Amino acid sequence: MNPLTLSEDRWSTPPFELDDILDRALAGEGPNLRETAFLLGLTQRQDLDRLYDTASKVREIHFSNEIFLYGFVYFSTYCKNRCAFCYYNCKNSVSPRYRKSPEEVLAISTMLERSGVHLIDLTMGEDPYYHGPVGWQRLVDLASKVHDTVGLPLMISPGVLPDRVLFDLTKAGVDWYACYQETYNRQLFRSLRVGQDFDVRLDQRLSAARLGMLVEDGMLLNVGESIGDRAYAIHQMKAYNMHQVRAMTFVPQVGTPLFREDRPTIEDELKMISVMRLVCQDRLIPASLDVEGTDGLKARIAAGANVVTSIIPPEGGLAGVAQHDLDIGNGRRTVPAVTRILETMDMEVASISHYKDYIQKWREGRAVG
Ligand code: SAM
Ligand code: MD0
Ligand code: SF4
Repeated sequence: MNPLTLSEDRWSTPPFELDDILDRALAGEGPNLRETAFLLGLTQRQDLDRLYDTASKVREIHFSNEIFLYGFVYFSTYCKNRCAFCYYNCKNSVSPRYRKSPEEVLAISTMLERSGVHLIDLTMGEDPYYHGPVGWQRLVDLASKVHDTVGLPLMISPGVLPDRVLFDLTKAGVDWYACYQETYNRQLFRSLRVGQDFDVRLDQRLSAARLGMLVEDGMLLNVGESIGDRAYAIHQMKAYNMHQVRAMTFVPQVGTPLFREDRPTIEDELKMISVMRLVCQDRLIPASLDVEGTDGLKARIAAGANVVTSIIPPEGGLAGVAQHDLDIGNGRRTVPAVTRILETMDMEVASISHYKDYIQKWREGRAVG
């Protein structure tokens, strides 16, 4: 139960000292739950700049100026679910559906490897072709082929699976399991992930971690959550020891129940990135190109992110999730385009071996240095 759902005056009472909270974070002691909510509620430009600056310094302590790049392969946009926020929910008749063949997935993954990404993220809707008694083996075979062909760490984002399939995926060489809770407010979860079970989704990540996989969790922003919900989610992700934590601003999708015309502010996402950095200091935090494309990259890195996700080759015929075509066809979601932007910020693309060392140490439970 989130203590911050109590009436706000029971937890939001000052004094909160911004300087003190930021100094402690720099010394390695992250903000507690109430301080986290306080930080997420900041609005003054100078306070926000100090927050982002501190988050960047914390990132530097743990990762120097190195950034990791993830290639994104959304290989099937078919899905049997009806998430209210998602363009690819099964009720949406306007979203483009495709399923790439294993050969196409291999060709795209190889292309991404040659372009210099550190990881391949194989993502799909809960496509019945892969989800089900016959489908599981197809999924494991696909992951296995990519693992055998591409010499990079592999992430899978397939939705909810039986534990034995997770086990088989681990054996096939998959390093990461990504599955986003979206919110730790159970009531809100029900309205977003319609017909899905909160605990089953949560348990999947924990099972994956028990099997030795690295795990990613994520929050959706501006879908009706409170600041208290956001703060609680960050502390849940820390308590569950997630290796990678993200927040993505909801992008309203045509043909879905949550479609609306207004465009939300991105500042909330930047604040989330910074505060996640102060709470989960040595974890990976994405700057996704899937919300604002490359235009939004600098701000997310400046807020403390250290992974660029959703790198998509223009020639693969692939879609994004939140932005299905933004910056794909024009080649801006690529390693050269992203590298150019990072260099203007004095950030560097890490070497592949450094990324591999990093996750290897993590898997062995050793401190990263
Ligand atoms: N089908 C799998 C699943 O749902 O776990 C894998 C797809 S996963 C990459 C889709 C994620 O993208 C969601 O968990 C959500 O966090 C994010 N997402 C989906 N639609 C979005 C939207 N309209 N705006 C922002 N993020 C969105
Ligand atoms: C991204 N579009 O990184 C991808 C996706 C799934 N693991 C990741 C949400 O933004
Ligand atoms: Fe399907 Fe994933 Fe979209 Fe939900 S978020 S509708 S499970 S693709």
